[in-house]
Amino acid sequence: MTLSTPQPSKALLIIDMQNDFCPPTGALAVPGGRDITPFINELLAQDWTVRIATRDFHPKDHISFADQHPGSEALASSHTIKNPRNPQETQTTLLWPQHCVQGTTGCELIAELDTSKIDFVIDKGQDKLVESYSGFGPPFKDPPVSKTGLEDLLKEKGVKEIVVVGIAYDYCVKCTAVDAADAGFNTTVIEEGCKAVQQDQRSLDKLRQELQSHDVTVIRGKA
Ligand code: VGL
Ligand code: ZN
Repeated sequence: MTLSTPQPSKALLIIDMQNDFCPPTGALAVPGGRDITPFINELLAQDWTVRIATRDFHPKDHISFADQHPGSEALASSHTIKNPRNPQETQTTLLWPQHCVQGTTGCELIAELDTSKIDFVIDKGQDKLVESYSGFGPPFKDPPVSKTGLEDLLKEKGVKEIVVVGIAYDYCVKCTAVDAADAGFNTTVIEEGCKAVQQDQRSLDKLRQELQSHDVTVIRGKA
């Protein structure tokens, strides 16, 4: 009998590296979004138990699109979204221009990303009535609303540690990392592999603090 050395059960989670979040043509382009791809491809080449990418994957009439709310302006207006099964539970979020609509080029992972190394793609934001920044699913807890299957997948693979990179650092990366830590995974965000919508120092400092207060480790480059 050969005894195998236990492998570190680590997952790489790559958030929303999609055309619509990248210049020059993205509908909701995060400045510099494409530039983090070489770093992410280097991470992909390392040893992981599982490498997972997420995609924002909206229907054309998604509730987060400003054009669904007459009189509202993208990036300037917030909207209160109700838990479809419990109107008491609400969530206030920003409205966006149409982005990552299912079946469009904007929704596809960018061509520079080494998708040959990605084991699973998890889609989120399909429910037209619910906003979901987190790769784990919508924030509603009472009762919980359709999860994406990410948590089950990680548990099935025996994952204990998660490294999160991608865009947008201050939206989907943040929410996914916080949910990962809350679900009990040892979670790290690598900033060199992230781009935020708000890139000023103050916003980034606040973001780091928020992540750290949720037990997410934030590092600048590869450990
Ligand atoms: C995202 C805004 C709207 C993200 C998704 O991937 O961070 N941001 N939808
Ligand atoms: Zn979205």
